[in-house]
Amino acid sequence: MGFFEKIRAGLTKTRDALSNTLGGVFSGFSEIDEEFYEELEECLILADLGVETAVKAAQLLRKRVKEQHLKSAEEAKSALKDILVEMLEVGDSALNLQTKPSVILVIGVNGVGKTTTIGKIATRLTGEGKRVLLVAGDTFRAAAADQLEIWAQRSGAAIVRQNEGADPASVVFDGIQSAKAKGADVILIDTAGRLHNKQNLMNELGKISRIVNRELPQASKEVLLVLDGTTGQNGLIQAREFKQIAGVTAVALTKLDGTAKGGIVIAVADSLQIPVKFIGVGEKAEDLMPFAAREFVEALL
Ligand SMILES: Nc1nc2c(ncn2[C@@H]2O[C@H](COP(=O)(O)OP(=O)(O)OP(=O)(O)O)[C@@H](O)[C@H]2O)c(=O)[nH]1
Ligand SMILES: [Mg+2]
Repeated sequence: MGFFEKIRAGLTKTRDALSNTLGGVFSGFSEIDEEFYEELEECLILADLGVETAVKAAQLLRKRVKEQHLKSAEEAKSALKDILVEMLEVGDSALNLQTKPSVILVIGVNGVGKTTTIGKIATRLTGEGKRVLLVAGDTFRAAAADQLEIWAQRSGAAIVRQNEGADPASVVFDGIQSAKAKGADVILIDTAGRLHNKQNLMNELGKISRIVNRELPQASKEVLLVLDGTTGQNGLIQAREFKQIAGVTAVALTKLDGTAKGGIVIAVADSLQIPVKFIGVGEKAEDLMPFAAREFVEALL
């Protein structure tokens, strides 16, 4: 299956939902009137763009229809695609991995797909011939490091782990020393999603960041926030909190294969102004797509 087919397949549920609703709007109106915009807005909200982003998209479309003297719903559809692409392009969609080693710190609440996403990214990078080191910074549960270890074996990445309950920052310190010794290209750090409270999580992420900055001051660093696409607008609330706590540089949206609300990707990019760099469309190693705004929108509409 080619790249575009895979995104399309992964987004089937959202696309089906949208073609029922949005398809009806574009085919049901021969001219673009106020009712058209109202229905359009409603469809976008249903696809989980969120009220704010849906209203903004419709507003931008109004402006463009006027400026470019668009007449048919078909023309409006193509203009809407362009607008959604522009709303998605809020920064570089590729990972910044310029230095050796580079660091990707992966964060997010429990169960969103952090460890799986790390395994998928590791598979992709080792496939490109890079030396990858996984750091089991989730010491909250013993099973967390075991799960990461399986991904290390599958992907051919190295792993650094300690016992359950160890200080995550100390595991990260070990990981960085090992990466330096082995000449690793990329360090991927897994973190716990479940901590006693927000302050706890904030302290832990802060400590990990300080270690990384101290040990690798010149390195390219990404803070990748993983969000579960099926949680919709709730994910957005989480994202705002993590953005404040941890200085998020990139977002991965997972489980888009399981939801009809893939519009959340647009809501996240637009309301956080942080680039979406990956989307997860399944549980297997190859089910992670590097994000491309145009392909995404074409697969959706
Ligand atoms: N369908 C689908 N399932 C996914 C995707 N990404 C992850 N999962 C599944 O979601 C579940 C949780 O994934 P994990 O990677 O363990 O999530 P986590 O954030 O590391 O969870 P904690 O370590 O408990 O905080 C697993 O069953 C994964 O297989 C995806 O893109 N699509
Ligand atoms: Mg995990």
